[in-house]
Amino acid sequence: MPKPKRVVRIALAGNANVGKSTFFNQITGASQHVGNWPGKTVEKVEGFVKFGPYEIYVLDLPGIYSLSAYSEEEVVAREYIAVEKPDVILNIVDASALERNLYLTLQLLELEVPLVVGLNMVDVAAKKGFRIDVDKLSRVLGVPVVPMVAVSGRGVSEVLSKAVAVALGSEKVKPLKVTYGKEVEEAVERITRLLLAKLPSLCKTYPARWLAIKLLEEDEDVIDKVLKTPNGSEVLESAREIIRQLEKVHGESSQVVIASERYSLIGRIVEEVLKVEKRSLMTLSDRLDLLTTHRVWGYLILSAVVASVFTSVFVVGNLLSGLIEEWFSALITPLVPRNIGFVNGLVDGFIAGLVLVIPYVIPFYLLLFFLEDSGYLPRAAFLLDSLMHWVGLHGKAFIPLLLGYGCNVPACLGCRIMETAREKTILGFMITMIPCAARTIIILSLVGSYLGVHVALAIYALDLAVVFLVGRLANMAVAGKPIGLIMEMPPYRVPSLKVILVETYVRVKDFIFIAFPLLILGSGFVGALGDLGLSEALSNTLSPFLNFVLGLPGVTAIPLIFGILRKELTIAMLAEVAGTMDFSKVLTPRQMIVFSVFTVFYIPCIATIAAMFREYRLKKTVIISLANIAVATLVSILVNLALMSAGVV
Ligand SMILES: Nc1nc2c(ncn2[C@@H]2O[C@H](COP(=O)(O)OP(=O)(O)OP(=O)(O)O)[C@@H](O)[C@H]2O)c(=O)[nH]1
Ligand SMILES: [Mg+2]
Repeated sequence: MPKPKRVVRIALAGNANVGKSTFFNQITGASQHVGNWPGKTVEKVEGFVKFGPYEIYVLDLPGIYSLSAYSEEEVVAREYIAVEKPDVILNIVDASALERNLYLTLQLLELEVPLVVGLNMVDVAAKKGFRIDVDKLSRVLGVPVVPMVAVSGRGVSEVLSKAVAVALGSEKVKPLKVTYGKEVEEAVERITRLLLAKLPSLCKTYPARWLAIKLLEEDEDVIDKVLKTPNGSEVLESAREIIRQLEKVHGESSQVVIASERYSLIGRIVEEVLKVEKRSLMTLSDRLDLLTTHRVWGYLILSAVVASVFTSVFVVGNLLSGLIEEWFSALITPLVPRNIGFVNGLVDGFIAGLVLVIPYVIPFYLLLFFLEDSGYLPRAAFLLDSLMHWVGLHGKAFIPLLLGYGCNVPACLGCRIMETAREKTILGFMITMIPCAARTIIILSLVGSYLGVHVALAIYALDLAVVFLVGRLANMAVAGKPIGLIMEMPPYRVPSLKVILVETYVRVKDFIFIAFPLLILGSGFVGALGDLGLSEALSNTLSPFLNFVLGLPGVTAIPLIFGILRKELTIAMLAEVAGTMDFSKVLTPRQMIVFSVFTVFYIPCIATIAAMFREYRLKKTVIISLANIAVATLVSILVNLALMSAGVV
């Protein structure tokens, strides 16, 4: 007797922003990026879960709207599905946008793969007054349909057990055969026969009928595959003749004929299974949408949102920071010997991490992920569309840019949502100059604390102006033309506390395990340099540049060097080399401003450079980093001169 199968491979397929990653995280315990805007998952990611006696490998795929060759993701997804043949495809469908989502479902059915539909967001659908007859939908499609709410976990394990049952063949399915009108069917059948007779090898990988439909749709990727197979050009020739005849009868291109027949089938299915109870009452989401995309109110709200995020991070950060410092220094300072620079450095690094970093980082991430999960970001992108066009980008580029305020690393990786390499490059220049959470700490705890939050906000404004100027220059320098695009606008949702906490936790964990040890060791190292009498020599080497060009004292040399590793190190090292957390003893107000401005721009940290290298390869990474250094120097000189002439000491 054969051993029962224990390993099941499930691939998640669905439109963008329907909750695939939320489902993936729910079952695997992973922390894939989740948020309310389309296009977050850019690469397939595998996870593992033990489910009863089964070992399940789940694959989270980027969102796709069809299985055509229109976008890279769609080709990648269908190749994976057709060639790798996972045991079952779990099609995650947004119940509140059934019609649009079923377009992909029909195409998955055409690909003749084992299919289960996870009907997600039934909570949202219910709020909209949608009543979906799940059993009927399941009967019509001929595959299991299981309702669920991925964020809360409702129905998630039922979906999983159905998927396992279909994968193992213990649940019999009779998938709907998508049939077209008479003429199209005739054409499909003729091409199918041709393919089976002439290209049997290709028909082993892909279903012949699917290939025939794709040929009718003049899918470039499939045409390519056919041409690469022996006898291919002959088959293509005959298929073209069949298409010509079909187009003559319909008076439209065969692509249009097929798409409209699919839509009319979907229309009939939706009519049968969906009843709308409350009709067209304006929901809160609709009202918020109107308000936040309004020509006047929209911009006022956007400014208010941005200003209040930074102000509240500052206020909360300052408060926490003060409290921690008071308690902690009092507690720990008497316990350590102060005469050894190394030990002193370690302790100071630890205190600096606690006092300067954590209080600002946590509130900032909480707010950022609240905004991200609510669905506000695509509205902001919409408002800023024309501004983004000024730098040759589409409005949605604003989202990675904004995420850059959290951390440049995911922002750089998020550049992949852009359609062309040109847009990615322009965005790369801009993102690396956005002050991330670490640089925010420097601005807030230095300029914000000593000179007032208005000066800190002015630095942000200056930064944004420079970022757009650099983008404009990059737009002129990088060859190619800007392209237009329409972005889907997801509805507002009440953000999930769990999602926000998990996303924040992931980033803070990263900080605690990577930055914090570095901070302590780095600070110890600087202390040891002092013990050995070396710190002066190091400062002296860089002093001329810092003194004469930027007007900064030599003590800033070591912090700036450490800042290349992690930006948080800059401020902690400043405290260490200065031997005090009272920065007003070592820097004048003008120097505080210039130092902050320089740190914001001067070079991306190691982690960002690595992320850029992944996305842009060596040449562009070097160019972007050099641009950062040049911009930092230039802007700092100008700021220094301007402040001097204004009489700021
Ligand atoms: N109300 C509600 N929200 C949900 C549900 N499932 C997911 N969400 C939210 O929907 C948004 C999108 O979820 P994701 O898991 O990021 O979607 P995705 O399909 O992976 O999106 P992409 O990777 O961009 O294609 C997030 O804000 C989730 O919190 C649900 O069942 N109900
Ligand atoms: Mg995702």
